[in-house]
Amino acid sequence: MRATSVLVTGAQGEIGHGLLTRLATEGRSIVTLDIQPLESSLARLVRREFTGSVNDRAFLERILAEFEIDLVFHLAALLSTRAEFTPVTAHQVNVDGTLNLLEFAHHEGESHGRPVVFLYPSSIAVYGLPDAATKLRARRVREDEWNTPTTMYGCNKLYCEQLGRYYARHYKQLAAEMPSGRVDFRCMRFPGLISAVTVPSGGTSDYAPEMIHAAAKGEPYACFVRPDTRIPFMVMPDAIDALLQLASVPREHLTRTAYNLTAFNPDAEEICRVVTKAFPRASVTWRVDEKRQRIVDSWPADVDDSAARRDWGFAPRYDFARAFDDYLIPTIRERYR
Ligand code: AKB
Repeated sequence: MRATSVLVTGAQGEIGHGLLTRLATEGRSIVTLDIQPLESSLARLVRREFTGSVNDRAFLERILAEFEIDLVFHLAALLSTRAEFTPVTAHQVNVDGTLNLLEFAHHEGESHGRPVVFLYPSSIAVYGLPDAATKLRARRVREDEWNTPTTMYGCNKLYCEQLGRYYARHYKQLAAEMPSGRVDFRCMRFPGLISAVTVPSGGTSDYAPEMIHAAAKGEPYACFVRPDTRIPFMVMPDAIDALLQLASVPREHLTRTAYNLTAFNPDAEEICRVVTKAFPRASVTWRVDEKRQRIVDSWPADVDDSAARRDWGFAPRYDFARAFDDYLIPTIRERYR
């Protein structure tokens, strides 16, 4: 008999750290797949660790043979900045890899006869506002507005949202028997994520976590965006809560496959003010990278997350003040003591 487990891809990444800990706390049997080996603190939480690529179908077959998977958190991805330097590789990982995982989930659903719940983290990078004036006028962008991404990562995420909806509702629709419905695809568009435990790499929203971690270490930080740059953010505990909440809500409560999420949307100057107050030794300067600034300027200043709040009770615990006072500053201080 195959053991019933949760599959987490990209488990060694920023979201994976927090998610594995929470899943282990809930007593879930966890199988992971990452191109990097898990660090020991995570490896001891999982039933089995596979080190390899989401592009290796033979690898996925091995997991299928050994484990019965009924829930997938597909986190493996190249983020927006890194993807701009290697767009073809980003497409291979972000799109071909996701197609492999959706096929895997479909066949798994056929094999054990139950839908496989498939959680997919999308991003505010799916939005593409043409200029600062439009960004200001757009206010709280809804899911179906401005879906014109300007990055390879944003294009990948938007397409994979559609791919997931296809697998869930229209897969092989001309077949004799409609085999769709094996994959219960659920997706959320994360804002910039800030973790006290990990420092992200490869994101264009990373100026916020990078600034905080540098200040805590007493290192100077040259912020690559303007002080007036404003996008939505969320701290990692709320992101993990949202993933687990959306994974467990009854299917009939959901009116869409992709949901906006946000918690607070400070500009970079407001983040700097809180950081320098908390870490007086902090030294933040402004050295704008015009190309990365253009990416962030195409993302909304705020998003409308009322659908997530209505359909599945999304309610972030941390607003801007509490995120710093109760989570980021105490946890990061402890980390760098
Ligand atoms: C990135 O900056 O690429 C990500 C994102 C906003 O999805 N953190």
